[in-house]
Amino acid sequence: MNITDKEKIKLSKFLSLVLRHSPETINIQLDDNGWTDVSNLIKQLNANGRKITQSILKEIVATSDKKRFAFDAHCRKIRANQGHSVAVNLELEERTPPEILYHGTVEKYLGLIWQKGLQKQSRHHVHLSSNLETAKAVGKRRGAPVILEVLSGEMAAAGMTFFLSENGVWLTDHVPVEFLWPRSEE
Ligand code: HQG
Repeated sequence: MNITDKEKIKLSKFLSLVLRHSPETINIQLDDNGWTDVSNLIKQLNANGRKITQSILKEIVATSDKKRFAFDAHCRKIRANQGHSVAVNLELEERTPPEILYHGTVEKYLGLIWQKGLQKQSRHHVHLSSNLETAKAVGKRRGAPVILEVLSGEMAAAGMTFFLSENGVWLTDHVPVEFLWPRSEE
């Protein structure tokens, strides 16, 4: 069975939905660490009108631009690498961040961000990136991107913890205002 790139993106978005936010949509369950059984997932996707085979699922996992999903060692289980709103423990390892990380957002949130710092909203963590391009792409999802610099080295020195997800996203609980700087236009 061949599918187009557009269909692949649609399926990938739907997978993000069920593996991060609402597994009940297709009547599957995630275990404590976010994993779900691959054959049952395929069965339930098809039962809910999403045509997918094991090889298409493998292709989506392998080609996801942000490596959003991971199989376990035997390819029997699958989970999202980050971005969950449901309670899962991804057993992330604490890591020392680089001196500076970036966050991409949009103008309309700045007022609140300068009051409260970066908050995790509905996700488990605030998402940060080590490169500007990624931060720009994240901001762009909502409009003209505005990039903020995060003094992650100083945050770590002050005792705040950081994690690095499987797919290279830096995660932390909260970025207080004093560690945030607007990035001047290049
Ligand atoms: C903003 C995508 C008001 C924050 C991306 C952002 C990323 C505040 C929005 C990943 C705020 C939350 C995460 C405050 C932060 N007041 N707004 N105090 N603090 N915000 O989607 O970082 O494609 O939960 O700036 O690539 O945009 O899903 O987080 O605009 O890696 O794999 O509140 O999602 O990855 O939005 O994106 P989100 P995000 P995937």
